[in-house]
Amino acid sequence: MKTAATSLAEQIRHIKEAKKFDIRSGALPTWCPGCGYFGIHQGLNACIQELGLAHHEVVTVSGIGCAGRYPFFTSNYGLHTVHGRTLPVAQGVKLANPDLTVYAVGGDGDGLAIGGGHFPHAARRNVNINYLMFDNSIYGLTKGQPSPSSPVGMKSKASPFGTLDKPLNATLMALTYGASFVARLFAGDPKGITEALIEGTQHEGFAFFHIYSTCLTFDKAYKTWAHLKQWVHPIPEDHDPADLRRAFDLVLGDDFSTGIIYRRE
Ligand SMILES: Cc1ncc(C[n+]2csc(CCOP(=O)(O)OP(=O)(O)O)c2C)c(N)n1
Ligand code: SF4
Ligand SMILES: [Mg+2]
Repeated sequence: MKTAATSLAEQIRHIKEAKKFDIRSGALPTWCPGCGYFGIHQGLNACIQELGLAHHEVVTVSGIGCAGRYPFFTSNYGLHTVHGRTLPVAQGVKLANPDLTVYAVGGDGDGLAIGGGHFPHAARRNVNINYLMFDNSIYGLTKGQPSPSSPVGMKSKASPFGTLDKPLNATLMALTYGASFVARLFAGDPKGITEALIEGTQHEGFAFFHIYSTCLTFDKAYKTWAHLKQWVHPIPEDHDPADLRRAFDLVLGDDFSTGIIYRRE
């Protein structure tokens, strides 16, 4: 039978063991209270704990933006690079040391506007990295300009009469570019994020995670928490992620279904 002292020692060992895989750093995130990015941080942290990845085995690479702040809030290795250059740097890290688990992290502006040219090539090269696009359909860090995924008619200080351009659909783009793993997720569902990240991290190839989020400070009307909670729903249970045509049909017919959309070995 265990003595009280032994069980206390065991408890301490368990706490230390759990901390070993907890990537949250001591730095309090500078995101606004209520920002969707907290849910993504929680989801990725739980994935790393579940997979038992130690800090020195994980690298987060970001560009610039509120999403780009992410590596500051983790205690694994991290690179905060240049706006739009998340993917080339992340691929370089993986090629330099294939033993590392690499998470490229960036916003919709970072990945669809200034860095949009890198997305197709990272997908078709199928380098074994994970790319998390935090899509709040706005430039959060620079105070609320429209982004390439903003809905038509979005009014902001930079678009007082409403935007005219049709939004880009990052999930559809990833499928078109030949990504071998594509998931669409919701920042308000950290558990769903963790589950998909576990699958995607273990996937041998380029894994894309399109994560719908919200900028509650600069978007009071378009993709708010209330809207997203109403719109997102799980993909149908009979969806077969191995079937690319069905993946296209799903994404073309339904903008807000979440889950693993496509996977090819
Ligand atoms: C080369 C360059 N151009 C423009 C900027 C200004 N800038 C900083 S963040 C940003 C957009 C951020 O939007 P997004 O990538 O969607 O990230 P979010 O802040 O919404 O998380 C822009 C235009 C910059 N830092 N560097
Ligand atoms: S400005 Fe928007 S995206 Fe940036 S931290 Fe605040 S709520 Fe989040
Ligand atoms: Mg954004």
